Amino acid sequence: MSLRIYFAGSIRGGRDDVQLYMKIIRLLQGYGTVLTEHVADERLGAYGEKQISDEEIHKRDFEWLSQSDVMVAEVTQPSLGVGYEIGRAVDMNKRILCLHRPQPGKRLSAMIRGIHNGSSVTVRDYEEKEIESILQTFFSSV
Ligand code: 6K6
Repeated sequence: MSLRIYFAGSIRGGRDDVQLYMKIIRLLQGYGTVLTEHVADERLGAYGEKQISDEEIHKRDFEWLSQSDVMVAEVTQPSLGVGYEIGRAVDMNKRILCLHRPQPGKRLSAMIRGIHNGSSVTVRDYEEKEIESILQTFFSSV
C-alpha cells in the first residue's frame, strides 16, 4: 500500500510560504499519498473555510494524523497548529521530518529543534534548492 504522508504547514499562523508548501506537497506525492493537500490551497486565507467548524477540523486532522505513516512539517513560519500536530505525532511514535529555513534574527523553537533524535525524528535546516535531495534521503530510510 502507498505510504500515507501527513504534511503540516502554517494556516492561521500566516500564509507567506504557501507556494513552498505546494512545491513540497508535489514532491511528496512522488513518495506516497498526501492526506493534507489543503494546507497548500492558495484560495485558503489565514482564516480557513467557514463551512467547517474548528472542532471538526481538529477531529478530521487528528484522524488523518493517526492514519499516517510519516509526517513532514515545514516549520519556518511559526504556527501553533503545526507545533501541536508535531507534538501529537511524537506521542504516536510517527516518523517525522521537520524542515526549517534559517532566517536572520529568528530561531526555531527549542521544543521543535529539541525533538531531533537522528532516527525517528529529523529536524533539518535547509534552503529551497535542497528539498528534493533531503526528501530523497529521508524517504530512502522510511
Ligand atoms: C479547510 C480547507 C483548508 O483549510 C481548511 C480549514 N482549516 C483547516 N483545515 C485543515 N487543517 C487545518 C486547518 N487549520 C489548521 N489546520 C491544521 O493545523 C493543518 O494540518 C496545519 O498543518 C496546521 C496549521 O495550524 P495553524 O495554527 O497555522 O492554523
